Amino acid sequence: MKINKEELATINAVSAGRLETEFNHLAGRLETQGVDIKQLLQNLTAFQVAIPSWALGAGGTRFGRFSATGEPASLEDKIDDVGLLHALTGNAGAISLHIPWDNPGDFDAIRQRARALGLVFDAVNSNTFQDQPGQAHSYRYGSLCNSDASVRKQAVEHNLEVIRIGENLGSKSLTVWLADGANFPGQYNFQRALDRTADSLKQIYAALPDDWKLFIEYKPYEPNFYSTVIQDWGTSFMLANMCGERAYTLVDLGHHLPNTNIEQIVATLMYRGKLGGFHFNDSKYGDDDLTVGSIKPYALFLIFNELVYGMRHNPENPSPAWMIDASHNIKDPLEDLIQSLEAILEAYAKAQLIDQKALRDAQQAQDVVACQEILQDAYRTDVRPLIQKARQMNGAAIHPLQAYRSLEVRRKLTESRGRESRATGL
Ligand code: LRH
Ligand code: MN
Repeated sequence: MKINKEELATINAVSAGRLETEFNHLAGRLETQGVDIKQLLQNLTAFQVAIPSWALGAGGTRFGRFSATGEPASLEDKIDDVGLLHALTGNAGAISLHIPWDNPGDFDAIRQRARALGLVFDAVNSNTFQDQPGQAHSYRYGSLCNSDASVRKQAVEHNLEVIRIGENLGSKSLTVWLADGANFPGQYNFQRALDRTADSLKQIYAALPDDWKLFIEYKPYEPNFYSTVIQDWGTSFMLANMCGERAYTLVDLGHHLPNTNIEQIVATLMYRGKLGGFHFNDSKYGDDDLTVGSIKPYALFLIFNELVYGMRHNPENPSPAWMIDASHNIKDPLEDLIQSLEAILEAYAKAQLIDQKALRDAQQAQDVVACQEILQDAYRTDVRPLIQKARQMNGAAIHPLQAYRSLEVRRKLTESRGRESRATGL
């Protein structure tokens, strides 16, 4: 299913007038405060978030899974669904594949299909947290950290295979997330597990093409519930430094213990030029993989405040990879992703309204109240007319969710794919 520009123009025409009024009013006010509206809109139109190929169908938990009808059962269908998201939002111009869940058969056809929809391939993800049919060695007791050298060798070779697949698609980065860990004290020796993991990661890093990056994703627990080898940002940061200058830390927002100050982690990683990218989602308790900005929108705003500061003050830190990593247990996957994209663009827009000079002066003056007022003035600004204008400029929908529903996308996908079609992934 494709969404054509004429359909979108017809839908946008309904709200274009109101947008013009609201946008001019807001832009006028912000320009009096010294905000460069042209630059801000440029940043919003250029902001591209990679959509996870494993989150285009319904997710589930061990307690069950409630299918979405018309799910994309093939990589081709998944690319088409990301194409739909990009046509509706203008900010979903990339897809992040997970191997082997999304092993491309015909590379040329897959590349062509993505290019025709204006999509590129962002980071490819390896998977040494599940045993594949016919696999020689099990990852039950870990992969890159496993005490059995033949298991580590198998896991390193899988990552090299994923790099080769990514190269064929034009991807420029590999994300390694390891479930490796222990469920019980004494099950392994922390230092030896870490040392084996470091050695394995160095082998993978050594095989990276010269223009590629390695993203090391950390997580405190699940599926192991006593220890995870790469449990926190510090461990990932240490391993990235042990690998080399093109190895970075990847921050998945759901991979933190409750009340962790994630914005400070982001600032610390950018301070050392080691922030590689993000897996955006939201959570109340654990790795809940909920809609971005649905639980802690202010925390997301504070993270983007550090990102905006870092993008201006840490030239040694490459532009981070923006990716979503969510799981849709009850929502329509595409509606959920549209909401997540909206929350990300909103946090980014609000963070760009922060008067950084005034904030710096207030911090220097230790005027704590003024510091909070400057942040919250930006946060309390309704930036939706800016995001809608950016989408209109991108030729996308002013109101993507309404457009998705009025175009009856899910009904049409279900008609063409059938109620029972099911996506691979989580
Ligand atoms: C682990 C994780 C990782 C992916 C997986 C699908 O929790 O966040 O990024 O490999 O989800
Ligand atoms: Mn993740």
